Amino acid sequence: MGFQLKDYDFKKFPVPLDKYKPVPLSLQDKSLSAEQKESLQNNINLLRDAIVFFTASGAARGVSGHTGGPYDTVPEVAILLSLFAGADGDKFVQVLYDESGHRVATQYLLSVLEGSLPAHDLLYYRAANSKLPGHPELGLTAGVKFSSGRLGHVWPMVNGVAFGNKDKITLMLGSDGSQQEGDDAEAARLAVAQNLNVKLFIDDNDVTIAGHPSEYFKGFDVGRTLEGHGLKVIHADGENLDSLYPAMISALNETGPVAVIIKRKMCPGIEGLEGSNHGHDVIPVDKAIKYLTSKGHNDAVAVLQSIKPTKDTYEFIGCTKDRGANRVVFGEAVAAVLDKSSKEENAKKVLCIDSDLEGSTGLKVIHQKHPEVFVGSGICERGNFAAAAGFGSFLKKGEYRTGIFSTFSAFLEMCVSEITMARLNFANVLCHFSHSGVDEMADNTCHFGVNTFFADNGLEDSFTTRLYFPADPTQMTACINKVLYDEGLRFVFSTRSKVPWVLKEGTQEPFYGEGYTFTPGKDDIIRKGTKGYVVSFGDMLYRSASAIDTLRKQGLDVGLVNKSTLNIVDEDVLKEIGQTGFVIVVESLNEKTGLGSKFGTWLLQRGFTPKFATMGVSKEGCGGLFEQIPYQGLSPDHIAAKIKELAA
Ligand SMILES: Cc1ncc(C[n+]2csc(CCOP(=O)(O)OP(=O)(O)O)c2C)c(N)n1
Repeated sequence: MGFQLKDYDFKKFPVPLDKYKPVPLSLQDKSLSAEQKESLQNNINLLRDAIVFFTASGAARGVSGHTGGPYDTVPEVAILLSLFAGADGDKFVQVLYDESGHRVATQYLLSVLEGSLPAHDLLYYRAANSKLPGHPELGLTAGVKFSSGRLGHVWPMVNGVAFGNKDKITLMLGSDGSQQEGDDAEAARLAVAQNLNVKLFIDDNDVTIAGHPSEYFKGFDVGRTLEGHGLKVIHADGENLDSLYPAMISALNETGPVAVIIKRKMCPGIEGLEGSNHGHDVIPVDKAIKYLTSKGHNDAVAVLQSIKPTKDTYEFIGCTKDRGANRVVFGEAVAAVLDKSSKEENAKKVLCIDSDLEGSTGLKVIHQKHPEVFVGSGICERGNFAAAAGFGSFLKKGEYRTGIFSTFSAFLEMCVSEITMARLNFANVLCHFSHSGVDEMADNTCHFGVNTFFADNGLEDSFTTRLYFPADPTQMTACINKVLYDEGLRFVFSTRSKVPWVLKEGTQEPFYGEGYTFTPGKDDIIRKGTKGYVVSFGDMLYRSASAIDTLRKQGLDVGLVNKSTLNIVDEDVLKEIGQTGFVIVVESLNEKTGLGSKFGTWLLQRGFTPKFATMGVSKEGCGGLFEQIPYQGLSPDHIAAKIKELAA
């Protein structure tokens, strides 16, 4: 990894990255001279200031991001860069693999330092089409050397890198959050058994998204866990080079797997964030301004102040201007049902397990209002899902219990085998997978929740599995009221983005209004049409309604169906739409595995042969927020164009 800034312009990136000078170090340098220490510390301060500056541009632009993790790990990164630049540089696989993909700011900064990206590009961190998405994507961003973003997925691959580079040292940056994933335990066993030359540098800052591992996972200790697997473990104070440097050097001089457990507070030195789990996310602009001002980066402050968020100006019709957050409504709806029973009854009947995302998936409301059913757990989706399933299994006749489990839809892919075993054990689990589809997913492709149908992986005659994707908050509430105490696996989906309420045609009256009750398996005809139909659900319903209302005003009599139960055929509705001229399935799920991939078969099996098309997610993401949907060709204009094509 060479060092050369490309087109560096202080006016455009006013943290003086040109002052960065790697301090060449070798594996023989067992301690640092005063001069080396000072230069390293200057580099650390500089890179941390740069990270605060450009990650805060994400906050200013409204695209969010992560500051604390990349900021924290700068000291170990700076030391490793110095070793790459020194006499033993060729002894390393010169890639800083990072199992915590949200720390992508580090990788972008490295791309700049090696000259693959100009520094001022960093100010478009997480912006749409900037090729700087919320997690590193190999092949997308110049200089980025691996993909990461789902916790627990990198160490196993790093083991493979070590197998392929037996004569070198393979490195991985780790974290006390990622290390909670089961994959890391598997990787540890293999690394030890094969004496792989992998060195882990674990940022043990006792912070993840929802809180502090020392509080929600009493008994968990990253170092002792790794020791238990047989790794050599060395402890260091991350904010003291006299502790960190020798610890790293001695790990690197060992053969075989070694972990350095690096203790520090989250965001050391950042007022208002130090030690707090709020430091995990992007630094708020006001805090960044305070920080940068205190370091004398006044020009950087001015740049931050000039960045404004971009907004979606598209005018949708056929739906309300107001929007609601279905992912929060899920938790509110569950809490409202629990309100009707005593705490004792609730505790006997319901177990709700969080996976460090309660603030994002709506479980926080359940935590606050019904602590009697809530368990705050860590980043162990498979184990947490299976525990929720176990709670709802093995019941005596007449007994009822259900687990509630929740995480992002992307991580449904991780739980597929556990879902099968839950089904084979007749488990009752209500799963809420939020952040479905692609809308507002600046986290980009690794966080796309598009393989929803993987959950429907049982055989025809197996125990009940239902997939529900309500279109608006009223339907979400009605759905939960109906299915919370149902039997079987119930998967409920919501998006990161808020959704409006779809209206009855030509009125201001919500389609799902006062008194609406949800019927599992029933599709709703939202607009009756004679020419053909669009079948949609979730966040694509209002977009489809907007397209359809525009065309209906122009005289094209196209209808719209809300298929909120994804995996059950509503025979009556299928018959009605199957006899029209065309059917288009519009969804924000993977075109290859979504509803569209099944719906044509359902029609043909019943002898219906309308013209047929599907519109779904077909491309890796473009980053940014509202830009993702039109990028996939799923805006109302795209839908209208497809309808016209089939109606012609
Ligand atoms: C498999 C998976 N589950 C959940 C998440 C969501 N997530 C992203 S970061 C994070 C917490 C990570 O904590 P840590 O790795 O310690 O990072 P730090 O807070 O120190 O930045 C979670 C739960 C994810 N990216 N991948």
